[in-house]
Amino acid sequence: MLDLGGVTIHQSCLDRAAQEDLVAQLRDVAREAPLFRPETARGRKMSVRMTSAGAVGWTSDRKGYRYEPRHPSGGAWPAIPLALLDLWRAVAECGTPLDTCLVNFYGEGARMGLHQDRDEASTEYPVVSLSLGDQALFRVGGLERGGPTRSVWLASGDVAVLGGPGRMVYHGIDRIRFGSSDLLPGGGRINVTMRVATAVSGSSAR
Ligand code: MD3
Ligand code: FE
Repeated sequence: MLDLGGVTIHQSCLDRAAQEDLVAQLRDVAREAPLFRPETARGRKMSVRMTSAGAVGWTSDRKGYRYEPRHPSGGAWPAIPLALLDLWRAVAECGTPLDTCLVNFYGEGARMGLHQDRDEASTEYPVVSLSLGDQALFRVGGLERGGPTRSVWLASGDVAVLGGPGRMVYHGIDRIRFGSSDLLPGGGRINVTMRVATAVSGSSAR
C-alpha cells in the first residue's frame, strides 16, 4: 500500500484472472455504450475515449462537464459490472453503493491534464480507481493548482482509493507506456473510476 498524501494505492490488488474477467465485462459495457471522445467546454476533443455504466454517466460537451442519465446516442447506460460492485464493497469503506463508473480508454499518446473531480453532488464519498493494461504516469498534487506534485507509475491491477483528504487533490495522467502490458491485445490502458455521483451527503438509506 502506497500513501501519497491522502491518495491510497493498493498495488497488484487484482490478479491476472480478475483483470481479464473485468476486461471482458468492460467490453460488454462498451458494446452497449460505445466509447466516445468528449469535447471540453472550450471545444477541444479529449485524447482519452470514455464511456460509463450505471444510473448516470459522465459526459462533456460545449455546455460543460456533468453526469447524464443517457449516453450521447440517447440510450440508457449499461448496468455496472458485478465485479466492480464487489471491488467497491471491498475497498471503498463507504456504505453507500456506487451509482456510476467511468471507463477511460487511453490509446497511444492519450493523456489527461491535471484536474479536480468536482462534478459529483457530494465530495463526501470516495472515488475508487482501477488501472488495467499499460502502465501510466499518474501525477498527484494538492488542493490548489500550481502546488508541488508527486508522480507514480500505475500498473495493471492497481487500485487507488481517493477519499477524505485525498478526494479533492489535483491529479492527472502525463503519459502511458504504450505496449508495456499484454492484457489488452491492441495495447493501451483502461482506467475505471467508481463513484457516488448523485447522492447527497448526510442522507441515509434505510
Ligand atoms: C484523485 N482518471 O477519471 S485515476 C478521472 O487514470 C481521472 O484515467 C485518471 O482522473 C485515469 O477523473 C486518474 C486516479 C484518480 C481518479 C480519481 C481521483 C485519482 C483521483 C479523484 C480524486 C483525487
Ligand atoms: Fe479525475
